Amino acid sequence: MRRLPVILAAAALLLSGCSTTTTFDGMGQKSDVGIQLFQWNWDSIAKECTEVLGPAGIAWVLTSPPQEHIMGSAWWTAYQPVSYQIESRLGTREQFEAMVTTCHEADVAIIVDAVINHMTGQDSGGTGWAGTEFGHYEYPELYTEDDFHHCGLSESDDITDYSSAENVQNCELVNLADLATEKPSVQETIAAYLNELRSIGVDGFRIDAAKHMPAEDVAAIIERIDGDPYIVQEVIRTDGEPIQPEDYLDSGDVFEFGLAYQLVTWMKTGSLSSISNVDSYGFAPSESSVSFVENHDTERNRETLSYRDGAKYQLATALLLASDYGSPVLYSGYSFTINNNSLPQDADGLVTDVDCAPFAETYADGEWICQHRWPSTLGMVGWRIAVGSTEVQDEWSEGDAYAFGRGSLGYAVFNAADAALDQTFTTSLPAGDYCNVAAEGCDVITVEADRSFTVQVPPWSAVALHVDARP
Ligand code: ARE
Ligand code: CA
Repeated sequence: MRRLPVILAAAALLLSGCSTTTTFDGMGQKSDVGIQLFQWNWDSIAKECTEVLGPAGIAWVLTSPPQEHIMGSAWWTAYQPVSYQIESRLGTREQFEAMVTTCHEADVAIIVDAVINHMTGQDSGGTGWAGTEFGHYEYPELYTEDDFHHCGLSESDDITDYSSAENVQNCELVNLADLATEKPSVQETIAAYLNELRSIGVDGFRIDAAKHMPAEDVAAIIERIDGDPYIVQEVIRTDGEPIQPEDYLDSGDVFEFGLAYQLVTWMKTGSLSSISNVDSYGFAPSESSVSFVENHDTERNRETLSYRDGAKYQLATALLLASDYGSPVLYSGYSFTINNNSLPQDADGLVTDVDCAPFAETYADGEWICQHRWPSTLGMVGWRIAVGSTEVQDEWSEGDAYAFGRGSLGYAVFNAADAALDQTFTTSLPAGDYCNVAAEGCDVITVEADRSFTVQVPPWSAVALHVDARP
């Protein structure tokens, strides 16, 4: 398993004159920033790699699951595998292959959402997207009855008790046929699927529902994968549960849900400076942690901020990108009012091409938000690239506002208040004119000879300067 390396500081670059660290085979990534393109089809991801993600320096895309799935209009059909053919409503295998090639040409790696804890939750079976006929515990050429758990711990065999590891790992997550991942033959079948994706050029995997598989089973599967793929595991942190993200660090990185939840609190209470004490919150170690503001589950269960929070969401994203904790993954999806709203699709159920909606206060159902393109977010990706791994310094905080620099390469101010903030900041930036990269265009801000600058920061927004964005 490969970890995202600490990106070289721009200062080190200047001194050594060498290029950036290579994160993924054959690609020169500029940052450690990823993006989950939720339910984007393969053609749309390819286009975004070329037009936006590569030029912005975003290192990797997390795709939705690519394997054959059950029929139906809901987005979550993708999380019920019927076979491991790369044929889905997001596109054909050919389109998937073309996407991998195009993204690689743009220096963007492809991380695939791997649904390997279970197959479908269909009691009476059915026919999958690519025509495969299946039963709840029968999947042609892959699995039969014996390859599944029947936990016998609840009447339905469903998970009923998150305080019991046995219940969580051997029972069914919402009726999804639970694979006997301890069986070497099952591990081999899963690994064959992942290796098929590797042979197409896939660079890594999100391990869906990792909590529902013992850490040693996940490790045994990952050991069977060819080469050195990047691994990030979904183990939702919930206090008091026996299974925690730290249990999985031998296999790769983990998503840090704890930080996403804290961002909600900090935005509410205005205590943004708490992020400087992130080490005291009991999160996964920074180098193993993938940090985020929201994912597709949390934007639906409303446990985190989302596009609906507008400026607050943008501010949290800016803070996350500026922080030296973890490797951030951005999120981009479509608008909906109820969780089960089906995704934008044509009459055949194929997900339609992404057409980004203009930034607005509210969105109609099924509009592609493209929140990653909002100016402050792309600007802060550039800020993160410019500051590299330089230390946090020149911290300032007052009321609902917080500001800090990263070495002498960047400085950012975050204002989580309903009122504008008028303030002079002491920085380590070289004197001169800078663009505010947290806003559209180039609002010029002048750093004086004493390295200070004075600015008015509007309510719920950021101001950010870095040495690579000067008028
Ligand atoms: C759907 C229907 C169900 C139906 C089932 C089978 O909604 O009613 O029984 O199909 O037909 C997604 C959707 C589900 C959907 C499923 C399959 O969210 O609604 O079920 O696809 O189509 C737990 C897990 C965590 C999981 C979350 C959602 O630990 O792994 O629940 N997240 C991943 C994905 C999901 C996906 C799946 C797993 C399944 O990101 O999108 O489900 O592949 C505490 C615990 C958490 C727990 C949480 C919620 O906080 O600590 O661990 O998360 O409660 O229960
Ligand atoms: Ca399981």
